[in-house]
Amino acid sequence: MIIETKKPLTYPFVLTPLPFAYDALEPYIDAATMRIHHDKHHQAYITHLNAALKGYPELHDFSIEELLRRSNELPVTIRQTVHDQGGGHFHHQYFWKILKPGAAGAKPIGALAQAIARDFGSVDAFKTKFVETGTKHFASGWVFLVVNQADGKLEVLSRPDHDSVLLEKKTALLINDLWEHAYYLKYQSDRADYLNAFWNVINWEYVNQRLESLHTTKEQYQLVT
Ligand code: MN3
Repeated sequence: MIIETKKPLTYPFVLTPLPFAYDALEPYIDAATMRIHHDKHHQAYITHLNAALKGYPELHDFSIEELLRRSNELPVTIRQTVHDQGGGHFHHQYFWKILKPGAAGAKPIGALAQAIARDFGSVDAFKTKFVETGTKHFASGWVFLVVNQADGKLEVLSRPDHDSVLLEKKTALLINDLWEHAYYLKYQSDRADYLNAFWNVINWEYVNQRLESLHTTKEQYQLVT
């Protein structure tokens, strides 16, 4: 339950298995997409990240979050690679955890539901904002529901490529992948359809636990374990 107290994972980073079958999110996210996305794309980010870090043993005790937070301090020869490949690993590792089979019809719960009502007016208004933001985002990137660490307010935003919100003093709660590899096999150019289907595969218990943990600890807790 208190994920933050676990020893952070460090180099060499490894791909953890999906917590469900490749076809478990059908028909909303198809099995072929899940298999390629997890086994090929996510693995490639990890492989390239490890290759970049291999010659820098002084960085081998850093978690992926620490590496991204300190990216401007890293050797210039690997700085961009760690930002790109490390960001890819960081986001995908979290993305798999917020997905859940059999979640069609599920809604935000607990403190998360209250915060959504407070900051967006309603769940439907939040969903509209999330889908609009993701649909309008140009090219690759991620769409986020974040909590601002300063005031606890929720916000929807998007960022390009694998840029994280770590350096913005924001904590990601719900994220969705806007890269074409996340949806093109099934949805082709209909990114909005993909984003709307996403509501059927969300582990709201996990997302709410993140927010409640943040409120409880008052810490800038780690997104990835
Ligand atoms: Mn992806």
